[in-house]
Amino acid sequence: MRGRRQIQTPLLKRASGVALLTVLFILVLITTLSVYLVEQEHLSIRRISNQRDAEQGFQMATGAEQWAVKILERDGKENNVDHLLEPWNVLLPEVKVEEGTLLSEVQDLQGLFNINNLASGRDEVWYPLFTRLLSVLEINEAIADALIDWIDGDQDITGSNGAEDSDYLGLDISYRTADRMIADIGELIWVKGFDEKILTTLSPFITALPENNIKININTSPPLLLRILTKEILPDAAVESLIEGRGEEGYRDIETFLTRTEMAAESNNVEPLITINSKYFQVRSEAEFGRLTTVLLSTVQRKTNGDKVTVLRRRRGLS
Ligand SMILES: [Ca+2]
Ligand SMILES: [Ca+2]
Repeated sequence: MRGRRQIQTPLLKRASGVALLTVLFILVLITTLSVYLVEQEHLSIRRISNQRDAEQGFQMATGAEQWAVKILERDGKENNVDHLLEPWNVLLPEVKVEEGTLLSEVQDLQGLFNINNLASGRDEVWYPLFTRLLSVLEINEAIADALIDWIDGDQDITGSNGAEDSDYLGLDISYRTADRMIADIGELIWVKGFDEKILTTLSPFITALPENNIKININTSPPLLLRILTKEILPDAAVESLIEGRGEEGYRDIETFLTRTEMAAESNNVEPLITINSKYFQVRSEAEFGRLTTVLLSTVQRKTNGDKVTVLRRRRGLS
């Protein structure tokens, strides 16, 4: 017996050791699996709750957008002049709703230079204005030609700095010109001569509207655009005086603006560039709900002969 025990003991010990290890292994496995499943459950709950917050945020932001649309429609019914002291330009107060907040602001896109006006090529109206804008911003004026080629429907190279398909097809990452109007100013980064720095410098003054020949609203444009309406770039004092001239109600007609001393010498050149009302606006709506903030950028159009405002395009972001 003693001899058998002496032989069996190490085997038994080893067997019980293996069994213990197996039990420990299973325990570790069960614990790990449980932790994993709980984490997955949490992630799944978080995902569902984020989806719910994002969807709810989008619905709320759309509501804020429609609120701004109603203000623009009412303004269209009440008057034919658009200026910065009108109700649509007053930042709407933040609204608290259950579990969230809403905010909405409107920008007049016609206060800016519409780059799609360059669809007319090197014309005598928009091309000189755009090159003056580049000049005062200290950007190489040569990039205007490449931008014209990017937009125009032909493959004829404009001036000595233009660029059509042949210029882009030879690049490491090759592509073609759009040969149509620009939908978003971010697209400019693909145009020869443009870079991030130029885009950052230009973007406060330009927009991309779905039409050619969109005039600049002198009641809402930034001072820098008023400076370059004339071929002779205006001094700051003259621009300040023009802005003062907007008064409480903006310029009521373009004649009042054109007969001012600052414009007098060039009123014929300035006349085709300007207007006193706008039909394109951008509504920026922000909805904070749960853990998410939804931002909705909507380009809206108000018909000239009516008060109806329609949403042309929406871009959505989360933060
Ligand atoms: Ca108005
Ligand atoms: Ca072209």
